Amino acid sequence: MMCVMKHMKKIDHIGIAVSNLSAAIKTYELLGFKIEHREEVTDMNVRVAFLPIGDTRFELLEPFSKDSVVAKFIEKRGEGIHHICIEVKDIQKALQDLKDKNINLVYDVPKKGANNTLISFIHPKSSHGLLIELCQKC
Ligand code: CMX
Repeated sequence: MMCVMKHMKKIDHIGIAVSNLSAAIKTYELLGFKIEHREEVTDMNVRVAFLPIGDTRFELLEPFSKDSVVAKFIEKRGEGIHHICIEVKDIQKALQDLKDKNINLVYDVPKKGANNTLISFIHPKSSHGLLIELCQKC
């Protein structure tokens, strides 16, 4: 993984699937978190809220369509950790390095993500059950 590691900057956020964003926000505020930013990511059929913690964040994700992969995830596994997102310097190069290693990507071409980012994912079957998101700040 030497080439791919070269592109990695830090853990940008940990994604947590929730069935009701407002209820989840209330819970996390009780725990002491503050909401930094809320957004609807139409490409992914989710509403999200970011809660900073040190240099990283939790991302609460609520599906707003039954077709959303997050809705499917909650139906199958219940609420909880959905993915971990790693910020990379250059997502095109990172994806190319992964493809060269025959790693199964969800999107070969990055999509628009929350917070003005370009994103793609390593399929959990290629990473021992963990859905890894890669993001590049635009
Ligand atoms: N973490 C770990 N495993 C997961 C998973 C997740 N988040 N989501 C699905 N899986 C598992 C499934 O349970 C299934 O396991 P089994 O075969 O053991 O039952 C396996 O992955 C394969 O599932 P699949 O039928 O190929 O695909 P799914 O329809 O379940 O979708 C995936 C899986 C990764 C392709 C889909 O979740 C996806 O496209 N993810 C990328 C987009 C995304 O997650 N968007 C939401 C976040 C957006 C944001 O952060 O803004």
